[in-house]
Amino acid sequence: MLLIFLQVSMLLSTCINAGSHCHDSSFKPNHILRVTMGNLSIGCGTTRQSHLINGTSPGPEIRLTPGKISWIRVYNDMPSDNLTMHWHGLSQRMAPFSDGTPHTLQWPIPPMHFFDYEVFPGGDDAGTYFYHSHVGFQAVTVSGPLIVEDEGKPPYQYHDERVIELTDFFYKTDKNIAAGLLANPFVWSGETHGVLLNGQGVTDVVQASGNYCALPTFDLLPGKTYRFRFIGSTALSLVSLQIEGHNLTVIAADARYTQAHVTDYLQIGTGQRFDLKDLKRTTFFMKYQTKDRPPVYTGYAVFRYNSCQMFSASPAPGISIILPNNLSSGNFPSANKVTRRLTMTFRPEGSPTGHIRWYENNLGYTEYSSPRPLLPDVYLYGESAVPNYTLALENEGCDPEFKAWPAMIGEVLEIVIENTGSEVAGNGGLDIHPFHAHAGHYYDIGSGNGTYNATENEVRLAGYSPVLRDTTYLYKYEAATGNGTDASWRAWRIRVTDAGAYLIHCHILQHMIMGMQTAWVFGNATEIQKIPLAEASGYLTYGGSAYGNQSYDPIVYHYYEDTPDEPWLR
Ligand SMILES: *[C@@H]1O[C@H](CO)[C@@H](O)[C@H](O)[C@H]1NC(C)=O
Ligand SMILES: *[C@@H]1O[C@H](CO)[C@@H](O)[C@H](O)[C@H]1NC(C)=O
Ligand SMILES: *[C@@H]1O[C@H](CO)[C@@H](O)[C@H](O)[C@H]1NC(C)=O
Ligand SMILES: *[C@@H]1O[C@H](CO)[C@@H](O)[C@H](O)[C@H]1NC(C)=O
Ligand SMILES: *[C@@H]1O[C@H](CO)[C@@H](O)[C@H](O)[C@H]1NC(C)=O
Ligand SMILES: *[C@@H]1O[C@H](CO)[C@@H](O)[C@H](O)[C@H]1NC(C)=O
Ligand SMILES: *[C@@H]1O[C@H](CO)[C@@H](O)[C@H](O)[C@H]1NC(C)=O
Ligand SMILES: *[C@@H]1O[C@H](CO)[C@@H](O)[C@H](O)[C@H]1NC(C)=O
Ligand SMILES: *[C@@H]1O[C@H](CO)[C@@H](O)[C@H](O)[C@H]1NC(C)=O
Ligand SMILES: *[C@@H]1O[C@H](CO)[C@@H](O)[C@H](O)[C@H]1NC(C)=O
Ligand SMILES: *[C@@H]1O[C@H](CO)[C@@H](O)[C@H](O)[C@H]1NC(C)=O
Ligand SMILES: [Cu+2]
Repeated sequence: MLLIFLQVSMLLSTCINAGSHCHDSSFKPNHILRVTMGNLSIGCGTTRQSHLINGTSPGPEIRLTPGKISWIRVYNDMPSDNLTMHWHGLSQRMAPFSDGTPHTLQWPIPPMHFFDYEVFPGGDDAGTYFYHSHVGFQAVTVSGPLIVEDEGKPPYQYHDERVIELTDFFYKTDKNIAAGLLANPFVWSGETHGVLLNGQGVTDVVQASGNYCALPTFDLLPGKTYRFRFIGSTALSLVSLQIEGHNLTVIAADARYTQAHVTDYLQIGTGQRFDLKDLKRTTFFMKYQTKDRPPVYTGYAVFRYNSCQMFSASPAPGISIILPNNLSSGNFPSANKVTRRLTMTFRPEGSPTGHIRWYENNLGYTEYSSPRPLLPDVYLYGESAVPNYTLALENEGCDPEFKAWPAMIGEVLEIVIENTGSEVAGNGGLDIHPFHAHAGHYYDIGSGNGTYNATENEVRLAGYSPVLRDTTYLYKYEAATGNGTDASWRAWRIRVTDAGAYLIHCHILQHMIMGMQTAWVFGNATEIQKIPLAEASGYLTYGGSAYGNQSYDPIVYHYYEDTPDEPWLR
C-alpha cells in the first residue's frame, strides 16, 4: 500500500502537476525545428560555416491556423551555442516564456537541449511573419517564414502566393562578427556581400568576376494574380525593389491588412514584411538594391511564366521614389488618450578608436550586459525584480539600475525615438535604424527631420488613421550632425495591455549586439506572475526542467489550455 502511494506521488510530482504536462514520447508537437552548425553553400559558389534550421537557411516555412494552439519544438542540436526562437510580429498576448528573447523572457536553450514554444495566433493575426533566433548574430541565417492563415476569405482576392524572404550574406562567421563588434578597437562586420532571395542570389565577388550564375527565379502561371509575401530578414540591409514594367499593390504591412496602395517600388528593411499583389505579364525581372549603406549592392531576380529558360543577364530598371505610407486601421488612441510621452535618445557612444556602442543615454542593453532574463526573476523575486516606476519617472522613463523601462497596465504611451549625433563614429555620424517592438503592434505616428514636436505632429495627424506596425524606420536625413543634436525622430503610440517583459530594439543585428536595445516591464509582479510559481519553476533556471534533452522529458506548462480566464480568450 505504502509502495503504491509513493509511486503515485512521484508521478504526480513529475507529470500531472496541476497545469504542468510531461512532454514524453506521447506528446506530438505541431511543428519541429532543428538547429545545427553546418556548412552552407550560399551566394553562388561560396561556403560559409553557419547555423542552419533543418539543414537549410532560410529554414522551412511554418503555417499556423488562427484560433489554434501550436506547439513548436525547437531543438538546439549545436554542441556549444545557446539558442532561442522568436516569433517575430506575434505578440501571443502572451504565453509566458514563449517569446524567445534570451535576456528578457526566457533562459536560452542550452546546447543539445530542446524547448517547446506555445504559440497561439488569433483571428486578427492573419498575415506574414518570420521566426528567427534571438541569440548573438545567429539570425543572419537562423530564420524562416511563419505564415498565419486567414480565418475565412482574405479581404483581397488572389489565385496563389509566393513567399520571398530576403537575407544578407556575410563571409565572416557569426562569432567573428560579434567578437569584432564588441572588441576594442571596434571591428566592423563589413557590408553585405549579397542580398539573397529564399537563400539564392549572387555575391558581389561573383558579380565582379563576371561569372555565370543563375538568378533567383520564381515560376508563375499566366493570367493569375499572385500574393507575394516579402519578408525582410536581412541582418543589415534596407532593400529597395522594383519589378520591371509593373506597378505593385501593397495589401498588408507587418501582418496587418492595409488599404490597397499602388506603387511602382517597395522599400523593405530588417524585420519588416509587405504583402503585394498583381503581376500580369510574361517573363520579367525584379531589380533590388541596398539603401543608405556606403557600397550599394544590386541584385536581380526573374519571374517567369511557363518557361525553363535560365537568366544570368542584368537589365537595370531605374529606382526612384519613397513608398508613401497611406495605409489605415481603427482604434487609434488620440493625443488626449496618451498618458505618458517618453523619448528614447540613441547615439553612438565610446571613443573613436575604441569601443563603439549604440546606446540610449548611456544605457546599453544586450544579452551580454544582462545575463539574467527579467521575466523568470519576477517569479523568483517578486516586486523587487520589477523596475522602480517612481525612479524611472525621475530618469526620463528608464530605471537606470535595472536598465529597464516600467509601464503600468492601462497606460497609453507615446514613444519618441531620437537619432542623435555624438563625437564618435566619424564626428556625429548617423545611421538608419528599423525599430521593432515585441509587446505587440503599435500605431506608427510618423517620422521626420530634427527634434520631435508633438504640436506640429498632431496637426499632421489630423484625419489620419495610422497603420499598426511592428517594425518601422528611424531614418536619417543627413550623413552627420553635431554632438548631442537630434537629427531625426520616429514616434509610436502603444496601449499597455499585457503584463510581461519585452524588448524594443533596432533590428539591425550588428546594432543589437552594440547595445541598441531597450527592455520594458509592463505591469507589476502580481500581474506578471500569470502562472503559479510551482508550475513556473522549470523555467526559472538555465537548463531547468522545462528544457528537455535526449534522456529527459521536459515538464511544460500549457498556458492557453490551462488558463481559460485569460481575458483575450473570453
Ligand atoms: C524539420 O526536420 C524535422 C526532422 O529533423 C522534421 O520532423 C520537421 O517536420 C521539419 N520541420 C519542418 C517545419 O519542415
Ligand atoms: C565545414 O567545413 C570545414 C572546412 O572544410 C570542416 O572543417 C568542418 O568540419 C565542416 N563542418 C561541418 C559541420 O560539416
Ligand atoms: C549560454 O547561456 C548561459 C546562461 O545565460 C550562459 O551562462 C552561457 O555562458 C551561455 N553560453 C554561451 C556559449 O554563450
Ligand atoms: C503605374 O502607375 C502610375 C501611376 O498611377 C502610372 O502612371 C503608370 O503608367 C503605371 N505603370 C504601369 C506599368 O502600369
Ligand atoms: C489613401 O488612399 C486612398 C485611396 O487609395 C484615398 O482615398 C485616401 O484619401 C488616402 N489617404 C491619405 C491620408 O492620403
Ligand atoms: C523607488 O524609487 C524612489 C525614488 O528614487 C525611492 O524613493 C523608493 O524608495 C524606491 N522604491 C524601492 C522599493 O526601492
Ligand atoms: C512646436 O511647434 C509649435 C508650432 O509650430 C511651436 O509653437 C513650438 O514652439 C514648437 N515647440 C518646440 C519645443 O520647438
Ligand atoms: C533636416 O534639417 C536640417 C537642419 O535643420 C537641414 O539642414 C536639412 O536640410 C533637413 N533635411 C531635410 C531632408 O529636410
Ligand atoms: C558630446 O556630448 C556629450 C553628451 O552631451 C558630452 O558628454 C561630451 O563631452 C561631448 N563631446 C564633445 C567632444 O563635445
Ligand atoms: C498590482 O496590480 C494589481 C492589479 O492591477 C493590484 O490589485 C495590486 O494592488 C498591484 N500591486 C502592487 C504592489 O502595486
Ligand atoms: C538532461 O536533462 C536532465 C534534467 O535536466 C539532466 O539531469 C541531464 O544531465 C541532462 N543530460 C544531458 C546530456 O545534458
Ligand atoms: Cu540600428
